[in-house]
Amino acid sequence: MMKRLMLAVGLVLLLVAGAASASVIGVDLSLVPPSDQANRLELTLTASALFITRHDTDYANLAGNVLASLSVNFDPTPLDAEVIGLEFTGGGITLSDLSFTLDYGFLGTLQANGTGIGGTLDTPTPPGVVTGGAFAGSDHVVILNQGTIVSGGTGIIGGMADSLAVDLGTGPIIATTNQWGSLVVSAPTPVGGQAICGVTLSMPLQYDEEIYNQEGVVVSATLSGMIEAHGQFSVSTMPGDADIDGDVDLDDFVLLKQSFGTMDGATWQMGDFTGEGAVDLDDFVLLKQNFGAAAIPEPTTVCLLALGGLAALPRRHWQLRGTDTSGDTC
Ligand SMILES: [Ca+2]
Ligand SMILES: [Ca+2]
Repeated sequence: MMKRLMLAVGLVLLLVAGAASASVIGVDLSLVPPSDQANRLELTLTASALFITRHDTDYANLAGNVLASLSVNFDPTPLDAEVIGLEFTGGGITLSDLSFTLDYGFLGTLQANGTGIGGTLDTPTPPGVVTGGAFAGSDHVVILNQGTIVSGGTGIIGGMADSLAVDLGTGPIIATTNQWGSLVVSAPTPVGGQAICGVTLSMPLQYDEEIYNQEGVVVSATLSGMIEAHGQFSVSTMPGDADIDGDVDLDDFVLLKQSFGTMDGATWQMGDFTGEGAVDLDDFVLLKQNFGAAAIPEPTTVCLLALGGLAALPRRHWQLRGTDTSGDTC
């Protein structure tokens, strides 16, 4: 019963993974210190009151982190990791305080201060495609949903603007861009049973919307800049770890079993741990040697015994079993 359950779970995981062999790996990317090139947003506030339009520009430094899920194609020979999908899953970014002063001459001034502004990143329709290290910025958004913009000032204009406030919590600014972003992944560095890859994310931002329109006062904001963040991820290079999650267990065996007998074009995620493009007994022996190399749930002990039995089978016989996905093996 338990073996059937484990097989069902393994097959479900396989279906969820789909035909693609990419592994999904979470990364935590830290924003680099602000400079003229990155993590400094230019914001311009434009306000029309009494049919007069004025604008002012200020700059906000960005800090914080970006959480992302990367879809990674891993190739062990030569050691290479290619990112083919990017999904922002959270993190928190903050903007330094902003101050705008719009001069309306004898009518007075409009003062607007932005404080506590922050938010996060999201991918509305994941995963965003990454090709050759480039991704469409329009697949992703930056949501500024914290903080307020409060207005006041002097003279008639200041009086009109006194009570104007924009709460980003209820009316968030959602910025995106039609430009391309880049996701540069450094060559993997082998460390023990892992390969470490550095990641540099660069994503341009753009925003141009009306944020207030009441009582004859119309305020719009434009925003532009570049988010840049660094981080790293690791992929397991332990032979047998087909799904690259750091252990060799039943899930990996199911992946190998599905592709067993493939003669060429096989990937690590299909069970080719020797790197020659085929999934055969040599790969199975590597998986068997490392089976249970990391913490595994208790029921897999049963499967380990079954694997031992399979290893003893003649190769031809096992190949036949390898094509049978409905069998009662692990
Ligand atoms: Ca694994
Ligand atoms: Ca192989």
